[in-house]
Amino acid sequence: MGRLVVVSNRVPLPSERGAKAGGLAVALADALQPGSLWFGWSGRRSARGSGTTHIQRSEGVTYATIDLTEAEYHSFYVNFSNGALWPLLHFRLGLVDFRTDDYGGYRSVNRQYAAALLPLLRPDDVIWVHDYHLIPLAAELRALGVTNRIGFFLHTPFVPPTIFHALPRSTELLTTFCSYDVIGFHTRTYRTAFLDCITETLGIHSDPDGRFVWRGNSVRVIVDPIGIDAEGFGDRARDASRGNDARMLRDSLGKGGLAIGVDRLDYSKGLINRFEAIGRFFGTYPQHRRQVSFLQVAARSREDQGAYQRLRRELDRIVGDTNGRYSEFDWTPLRYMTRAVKRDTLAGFFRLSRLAMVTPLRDGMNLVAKEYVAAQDPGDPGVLILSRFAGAAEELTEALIVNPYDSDEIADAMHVGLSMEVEERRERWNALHTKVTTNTAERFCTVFLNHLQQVEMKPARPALRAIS
Ligand code: GDG
Repeated sequence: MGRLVVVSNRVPLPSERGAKAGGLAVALADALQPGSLWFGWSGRRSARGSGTTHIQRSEGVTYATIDLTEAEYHSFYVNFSNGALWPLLHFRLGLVDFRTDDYGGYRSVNRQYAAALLPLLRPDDVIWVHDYHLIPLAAELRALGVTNRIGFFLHTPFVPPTIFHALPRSTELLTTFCSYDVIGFHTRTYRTAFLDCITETLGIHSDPDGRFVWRGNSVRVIVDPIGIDAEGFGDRARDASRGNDARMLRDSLGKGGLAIGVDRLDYSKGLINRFEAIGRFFGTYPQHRRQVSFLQVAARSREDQGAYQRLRRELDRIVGDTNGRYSEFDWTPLRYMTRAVKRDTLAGFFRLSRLAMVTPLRDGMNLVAKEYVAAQDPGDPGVLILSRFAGAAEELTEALIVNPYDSDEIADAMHVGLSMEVEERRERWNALHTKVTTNTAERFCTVFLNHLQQVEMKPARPALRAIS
């Protein structure tokens, strides 16, 4: 295979790796062999914008980044990507805030990514583009004459046509998908929704393998669920559960048990409904008061957006309300922190927890569900409560599957999980563990790149558009 070129909105620069190892960096670790290139945004805003490409090398991997101007950051990243596409792809039409200028900014930044990447490319590079910020990138690269194999993986869900077309310019955006050679989704449901959009909008039918042809370009649409390094995470969890942070947490619980939730502070993660369910749980099942405390780690995210600021205020209110109602002077039902926690520490906390609550309203996959399973003690594993609307629910069927909108159902599942005998916990966990150790991050990369490698090289052709 030629050199791997990964393109993502934000490049996790080696110099910045600290408390929060991004899911993408962890998932791609095995695929990024020495010699690979990772290209994208530096995370910086500067007057220069994409004019200069910054190069760093670490462990044989080259990291090439560009800056965005303040105006590009707002139109491309804040407004269109996160203010329109993200809610759309999570079925939240009421939160979609579309402005034509922002869409123009989105298209323009994708054009600039393509122009900045072009001089770094070699003829046999295999290009793997990630996520909703960069849907039109292949179309822009093709317009510059790039004939390399180009794949795209969408980390979010995909929506049925009736929702997708609520987005102005949806047909234009949909056609830009058709410049890729391979498009990957986490689940069958998302692939079907995407192919339904293609059929309804463009009148094209795919074959049973998810292949279709658009204006001479053959596109293959695959299902490739992302995974984690489950063995590695299990080892971390075992070690960290003997460390200082885990000991302090255990001491603070006294004789009580722990239930945990770990999510970015995002409205897609179902935190409001979850906190309401926790209140319902302590109200309906008073026998669990003092016996269990719930810890929610919700690292702040996208703080410059109104929807996220409103969410945070609402969560502060519910936490106060729940704790005010059920706390006792030496017991707090709901512990809530909006700072990130170190990855090892989290792994140790997962292992201490008798219950994990992963209840997003919609989620492409949800890696926390897999990390929780990987972190458990095989002899005395905890119970996973999982939303039916997380991609992970299509795989992790032995979890307690709940409707994340139904606080009573979640409260009942908490009671069932905390009362479950060890034999049943082990039986469920064994099945789940087999899945997370089989469908790993390494397998995710191998499957995607094998599909991309099978694509025939296109004949070289001149640029359709001069580089601006
Ligand atoms: C997108 C899709 C899809 C969380 N808090 C802390 C922390 N984390 C880590 C978790 C996990 C990762 O961040 C979050 O991954 P998720 O998959 O749960 O969610 P998104 O960030 O929304 O990711 C999602 C994923 O892409 C991959 O395709 O599964 O559906 O939305 O690894 O453990 N890590 C640290 N401190 C924290 O406080 N260190």
